[in-house]
Amino acid sequence: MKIIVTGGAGFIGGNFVHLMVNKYPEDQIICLDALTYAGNMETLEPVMNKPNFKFVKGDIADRELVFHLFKEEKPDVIVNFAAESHVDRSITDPGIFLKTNILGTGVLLDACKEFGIQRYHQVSTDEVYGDLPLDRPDLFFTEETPLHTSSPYSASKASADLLVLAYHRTFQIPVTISRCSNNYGPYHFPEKLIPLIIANALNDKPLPVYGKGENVRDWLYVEDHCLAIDLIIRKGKVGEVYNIGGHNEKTNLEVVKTVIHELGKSEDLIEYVTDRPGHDMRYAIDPAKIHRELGWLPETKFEDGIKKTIQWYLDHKHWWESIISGEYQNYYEKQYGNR
Ligand code: NAD
Ligand code: TDX
Repeated sequence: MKIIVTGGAGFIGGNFVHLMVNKYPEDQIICLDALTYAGNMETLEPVMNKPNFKFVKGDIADRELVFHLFKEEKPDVIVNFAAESHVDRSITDPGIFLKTNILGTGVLLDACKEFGIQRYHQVSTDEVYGDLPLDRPDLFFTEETPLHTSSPYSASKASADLLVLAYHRTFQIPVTISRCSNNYGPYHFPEKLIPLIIANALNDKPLPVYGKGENVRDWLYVEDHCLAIDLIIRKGKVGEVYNIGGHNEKTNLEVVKTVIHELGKSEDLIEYVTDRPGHDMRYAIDPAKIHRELGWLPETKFEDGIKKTIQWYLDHKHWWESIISGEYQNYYEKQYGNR
C-alpha cells in the first residue's frame, strides 16, 4: 500500500509517520508537508533514512503540486493531518485557517476524484461539536451531535468535514473521518497547553492559565490516536465518522498542577491571565462506536502518559529549545506580553 500522510512533520502526523513506517515495512509512506512554523524536519529525523519513507515539501492547497504528486505516486490512501491547528492563532489571524483547512482539503479531494483513491481519511477534531456545559457531566459528544463551532479554527475544521462528506455522497470518494479529543505526547509544539507548561516550568517562567483554569479537556495520548486512525483506514466503514477519546477529562488547572508536581516546581508559578475569547468550556468524547465496531480502546492512562511525556521533553531539550529560541519569541510576546 502507498500512503500519503499530509502534515507528517507536525505533532500527530509525525507520530503517525513513525508508527506506520516501523509497523508496515512493506508499505510506502510519503509525507507531504509545507513546513510551516509548526512543521519540523527534526521530528522526521528517526525515519528519514528508512527505505519505505519519502518526504515531499509542499502545500496541500497548491493544486498543481498536489495533482503532480498524485499522478507520479498513484497513492492508495491519503491521511490528511495537514492543518493550521492552534485556536489562539485562528483568533488573531483566521485567513490561513480557511486556506489550508478548507481549500487545502478541497484540493486533496479533487485530486482523489481525478486520479482515484482507495481511501481518503480526514483527521478532524472534537471541537467541531462546540462545547458542553460544566454542570452536565452526563453529556458527551457522539457522532450524531450537531456541528456547532466556536472558533475560526473549529469552523474551518467543520467546513472541511462537510466537504469530505459531500465528496463522498456526490462523487463516491471512499472517505472516513475521525474526530479526536485533545492529544498530548512527544513532538507536541510548545504553543499548546501541556508542552508550553512543561517548557515554562523547566525555565521557571510563569505558567499562563486562561480565565480560572476550569475548562475541561479530554486528553488522549498521541499514540492511541495514531493506532485508532490506523484501524480506521484498514477496517473502518466508508462514509463513516468515528469519535476518538479515552474518558480522560481534566480541568486545565489539574493538568497544570500535575506537571508542576511531576517537575518538583512551585504552584506559585501559576499566573491567571485574560481568558481566550469564545473559550469552549468542556470537551468530552463518547468513543463507544469505534470500540464497538473496530475494537479500539486507549492503551495509555493519563497518569502514565503525562509522566512519559514529561520525560520525553526532559530527554529532548534540543527539539523544543531550538523552537522556543526562534520566531516563537515574537509569537509568545504577542500572545502573552500584555495579557
Ligand atoms: P500541528 O500544528 O502540530 O502540525 C500541522 C502540520 O501540518 C505541520 O507539520 C505543518 O507544517 C503542516 N501544514 C500546515 N499547513 C500546511 C499546508 N497548507 N500544506 C501542507 N502541510 C501543512 O498539528 P497537530 O496538532 O499535529 O494536528 C494535526 C491534525 O490533527 C490537524 O488536522 C488537527 O486539526 C487535528 N487534531 C489535533 C488535535 C490536537 O490535540 N493537537 C486533536 C484533534 C485533532
Ligand atoms: O497558555 C495557555 N493557557 C491555557 O490556559 C494555553 C496555550 C492554553 N490554555 C487552555 C486553553 C484550553 O482550554 O488550555 C486548554 C488547551 O489549550 P490548547 O492546548 O490550545 O488546546 P485546545 O484549544 O483545547 O485545542 C486542541 O485540541 C483540539 C488542539 O490545539 C486542536 O488542534 C485540537 O483540534
